[in-house]
Amino acid sequence: MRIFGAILLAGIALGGLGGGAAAQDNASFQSYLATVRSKALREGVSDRTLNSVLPSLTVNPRVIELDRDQPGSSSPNAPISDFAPYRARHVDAARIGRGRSAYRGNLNTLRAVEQRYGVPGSILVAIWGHETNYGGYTGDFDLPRSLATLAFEGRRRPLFEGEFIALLKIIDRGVPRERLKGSWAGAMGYPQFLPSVYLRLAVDGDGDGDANIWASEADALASIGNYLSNAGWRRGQPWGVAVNVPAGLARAPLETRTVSPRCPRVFDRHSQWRTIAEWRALGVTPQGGALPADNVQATLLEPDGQGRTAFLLTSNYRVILDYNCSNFYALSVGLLADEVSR
Ligand SMILES: [Ca+2]
Repeated sequence: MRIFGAILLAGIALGGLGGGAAAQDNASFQSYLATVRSKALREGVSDRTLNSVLPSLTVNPRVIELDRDQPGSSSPNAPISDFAPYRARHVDAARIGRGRSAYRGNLNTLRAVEQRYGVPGSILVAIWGHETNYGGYTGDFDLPRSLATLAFEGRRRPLFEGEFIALLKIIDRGVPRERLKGSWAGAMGYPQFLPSVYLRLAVDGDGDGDANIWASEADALASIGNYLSNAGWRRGQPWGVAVNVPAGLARAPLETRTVSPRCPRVFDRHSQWRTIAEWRALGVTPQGGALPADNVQATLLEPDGQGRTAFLLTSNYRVILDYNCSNFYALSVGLLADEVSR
C-alpha cells in the first residue's frame, strides 16, 4: 500500500512537468549551465566554445527517462543469471561472421596496432563488435545536450558534469559539433569512449592527424589498443582459456579473500591467483585450447556453477574488465576474439 502510494505520488510529480513547471525547470537548467560555464572557463575551455554550445542546449526528457530506467542500479543483491544464454546471444554466428570480415578487412591496421600496443587484433575487433556491432550503431543522441541533461538531473552529477566539460574541451580541440553524436549516456563513436577517455586515450590510426573514432576504423582500433595498453595489457599473454575442473576440487581454500574497491561483485566471483602450473597440479585441464605458460598467474571463474564450463583468466582479462566491468562482457569479448582469429 505504501509502495502504491509512492508510485502514485511520483506519477503526479512527473505528470505535473507541463506548462509553468517546465518553464521553471528550464530556468533552473539555464542557471545550472551558468555554474558549469564558470567551471569550464577555469579549466581552460574557450569563450568561443561556451558561447556557441551553451545557448543551444535544452533538457532532453528522453535522456532522463532512460537514466531512470537503468536496470540493476537499484538491486545490488539481485541473483546472477547464467553465462551460457548470454554467450549464445553475444557470440553468435552473425557476430562471429561479421567479426571475421572486419578482421580480414583491417589486417594491416590491426598488425600495426598490435605491434605498437601489444594487443592482439582479434581482441580489438571483438571489443569493436561488442560496443557497436562493428560500427553498425553508435548512437545518435546529441552529446552536449545529453551530458548537460544528465549533469543537471543530478543523480550522478560529478560524473556527468566532468564528462560534459570534457566534451567542451573536445570541441575546443576542433572536433566539429555535428560529429558529437553517441549513446544517451555519452559514449561516443566506434569504441564508445566517454569524452574524458577520448581526451586521454584516443589516437590517430590512419595518419591524417585527427583522432576520428566516429568514422575512421583505423583510428577507432588504434584508440582501443591504446586504451588496453594503458590499462596494463601484457603482450603475448592470452586473456584466458576455457577449462574443465575436476568434480572433487575443493573450492573453499581457493576463494578470494580480498574485496575489490572497483565493482566488487564482479571480482568477488574470481578465485585467488594461482600459477598455471598450480592449476594443472589441481587437475584443471584445457577444453580444446592450450593452457598459458606454466608461470602465468590466473584466477578461476565458474560462471554457470560447478560441473559446467569454467575459465582460467589472466591479468589481461582484468584489462578487458577495465573497459567494461562485467564478467559476461569480458568473457564474451575473449571468446569472440578466439572465434574471429580462428
Ligand atoms: Ca585519423
